[in-house]
Order: sequence, then structure tokens, then C-alpha cells
Amino acid sequence: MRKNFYVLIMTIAVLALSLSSRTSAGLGNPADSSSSLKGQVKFEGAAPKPSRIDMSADPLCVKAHTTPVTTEDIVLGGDGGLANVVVYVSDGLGSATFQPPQQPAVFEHKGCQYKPHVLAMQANQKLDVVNSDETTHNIHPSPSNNREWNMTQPHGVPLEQTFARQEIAIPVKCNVHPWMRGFIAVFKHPYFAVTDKNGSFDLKDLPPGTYTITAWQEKLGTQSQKVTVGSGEAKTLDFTFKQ
Ligand SMILES: [Cu+2]
Repeated sequence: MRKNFYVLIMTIAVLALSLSSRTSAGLGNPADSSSSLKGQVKFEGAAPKPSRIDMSADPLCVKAHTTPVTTEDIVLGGDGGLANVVVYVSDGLGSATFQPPQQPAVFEHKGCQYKPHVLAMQANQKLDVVNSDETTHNIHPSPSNNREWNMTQPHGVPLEQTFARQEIAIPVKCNVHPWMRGFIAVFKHPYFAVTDKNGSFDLKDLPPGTYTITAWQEKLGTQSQKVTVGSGEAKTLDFTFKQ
């Protein structure tokens, strides 16, 4: 009798242990996503001078600008901040899957340049390509992990596309205007951001966990750091690219 009681107590203890380890392991409760990770990407070294873009091949492009247009491969803002850097979770989400957001990502032809110069979106999210210029553009992404497409877009004609798989990042060009160059980064999760003109980024609603965070810049390459964010914690993480 006493032996049976002992076995029962042990069984309950083992069950309780396995239950508690299940809830604290991995990504935890998906509702528990109040952590955030903010920071700045900086540039150190001699600031590269952007070169002037000559749009004289298309008078409609020239007409769209009143000031000189310059290249955007390295864009520095205030306080040495580096703009257009994609900062994202590259490891630590396990096998969790995420639905794409309902609202489309927008990539615009404006002044014969891409706005934004670097776009980040989720896989299978709708991509609205908008031509706000008077001239006719072409959009031709060169993916290595997605279906390639190549389309002409006259002014005002809607164009909807998508990318099915993660890829960081897809170069985009216009076959009409050879100076036009942009990038689209595609993610299978929602934990990514593109730095603003001051190099700042904000990864919101991150589930608590240990992650590898990667920063990608089109010319300067990638950098990664490991970070642990606790439940409800607002953590700071900075990156510095040197040239
Ligand atoms: Cu174009």
C-alpha cells in the first residue's frame, strides 16, 4: 500500500516537471510577445561620397527633379547612422511558422528611383508595385531563391506580385533606366526592420528568447550578434560597419 502511494507521488512529480519544462522551453507562449529590440547601425570611417546620377537619357526623369540626384548604395544620416540596413532575426525562432500580413508592401517608382531603396516584406505578402512617374518603367528582380519576373509598367497601371520564399535580399533593376537599383528582402517571419535615415531600427513584439540578429547592407555585407531578450524586456543592440 505504502509502495503504491510512493509510485503515485513520483508519477505526479514527473508529470509536473515535464509540464513546467514544456512551457519554459523554446519560444514560450506565443501571446507573450512584449519584448523589443531597438538600436542603431553606425558607419565608421571616411564617409564615401555619393556619385551623381545622370538621367539625361530620359527627359521625363530629368523633369522629375529640381536638385541633383545621387546614388544610394551607402546613405549616411545624422550621427554617423547608416540608412537602408535590414536588421532581422536570422536564428532562434525554431520551427514556428507565421502568416503574412494582410496589407501589401509597396515599392514605388518615383523620380526614376525606387522608393524605398530597400524594402523588407514577408514571404507571400502582396507586393504592390506603383509607377508614380510619367515615364514607363520596367521592374526586373533577379532572385536566387524565388521565381524571376520581369514586367513593363506604364504610368498609373497597377502591378501586383509576390515572393514565396525567404531571400535577403533580391536585387531589383529597371531595364529602361540602367541607373535604377533597389533591393527587396523577403522573410518567412515578421521580425525584421529597415534602418531609417538615422540608422535606427526597432524590432517590436519579439517573443522572449535567444536570437541571432543580423544586419545586412547592400555594399558592406552582413554582421551578426547573439542576444537574449527576456519577457517584457526592451533591449538595445548596436551595429557598426567600417570601411
Ligand atoms: Cu525605370
